Amino acid sequence: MGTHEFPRGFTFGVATAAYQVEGHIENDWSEWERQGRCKDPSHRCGRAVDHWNLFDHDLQLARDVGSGAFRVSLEWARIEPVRGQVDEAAVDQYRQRLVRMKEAGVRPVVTLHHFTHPQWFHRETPWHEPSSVVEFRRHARICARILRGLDALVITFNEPMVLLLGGYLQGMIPPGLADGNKAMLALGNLARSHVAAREELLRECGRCEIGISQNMLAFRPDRWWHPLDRALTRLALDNYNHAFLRALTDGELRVQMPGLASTRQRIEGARDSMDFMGINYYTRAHLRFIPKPPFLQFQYRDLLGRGLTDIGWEDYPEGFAQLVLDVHHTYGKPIWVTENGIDDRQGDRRPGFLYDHWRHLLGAIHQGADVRGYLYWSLMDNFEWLEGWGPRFGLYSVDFETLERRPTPACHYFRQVARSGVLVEPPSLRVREDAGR
Ligand code: IFM
Repeated sequence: MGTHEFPRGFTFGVATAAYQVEGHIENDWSEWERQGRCKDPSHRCGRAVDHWNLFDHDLQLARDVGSGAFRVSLEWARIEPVRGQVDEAAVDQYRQRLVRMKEAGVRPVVTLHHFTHPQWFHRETPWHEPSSVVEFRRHARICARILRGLDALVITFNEPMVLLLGGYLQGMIPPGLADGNKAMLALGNLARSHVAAREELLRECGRCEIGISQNMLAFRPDRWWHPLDRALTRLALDNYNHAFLRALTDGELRVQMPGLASTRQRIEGARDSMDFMGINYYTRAHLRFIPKPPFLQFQYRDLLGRGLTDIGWEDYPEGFAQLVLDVHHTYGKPIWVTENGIDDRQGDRRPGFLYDHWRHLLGAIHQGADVRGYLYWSLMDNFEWLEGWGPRFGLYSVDFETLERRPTPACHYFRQVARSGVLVEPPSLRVREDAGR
């Protein structure tokens, strides 16, 4: 393998999530929007980018950029809108789509839970109650039926720590709680639900590989010399990046966030319950101790002068390699990058972003990390949760009025690298370098 070559069999692909693209979904988030509880109360996802009706077209777009894998999610609220009543037509639709994906030579990467819930869930069986595990097991059983024989890469949970922080500690997303005790109960039940889902999937699916997608941040003390900033950085690394992965590896959930939430719980059956580690990497956070609650200030900074991305995040590809190597050394498991991407509203920074991140990923691979694939977030622009319709992460830009998908300059570059498996510089980077001379 040359220094610019990805390993043989390495898969490039793209990622999406149901609520952000499909449209026409009634779930806890749509209810939250109607209640005006979003950061901007005018935000509505509505028809999203109508992927539900444009699936085949979007699959073709994924193929056009050389994708060998396509990450989608199965919307629980579509499958089980009323507790205990399965919408068989929706199940059938999902099954047919994934079969077509597989027949087109694109490996399905399927998330069972990507932030959203049916509307009954938080009212009747919230995550901090043990009954949530029973409910999620039933959801997983239905998903396993959809996935039978497809050799899918299955992600039980997307970014459990984001769900926990936003939904159980900051109250910013459904269920809107800020309660450390409930948060820790919920986190334990998320881990148990992963185990339950794994059992259902293994029983029903035949071949499939099972893991989670963990949002991982590079962290840095805002004042490198300050002992409390440094202590916060260590805590963040351990709790945010590792606690959940560790629970599914050694069977014990250990969280220690002084003043916020702490727990130590055995998770029956969780030891070695992931076939791969899914990493979602976007940026670096600078942490500073402040002498009043919540005692932590979290900031993005443009330390290296590259310019923040349009959503305001630091562009920090160096952290990508560090995290991948950290996961490799800590767990020794195969790794999939299940998300990485940039909000680039002009579309001109994305090729350079890809080049920089791929270069660092290759560096980690050459140092021994067993990385099997890279999925770009996202195939096309979509509904970005609290930020609504502003951000544009798509390889294809979408006209939100007409729903037309148009290739951004990164499409051509993505296809070139995905098809050849060889990392070359994008033309825009050469321009960037010339301008710097
Ligand atoms: O859009 C989200 C996605 O749903 C989860 N990971 C981060 C993305 C960008 O914010």
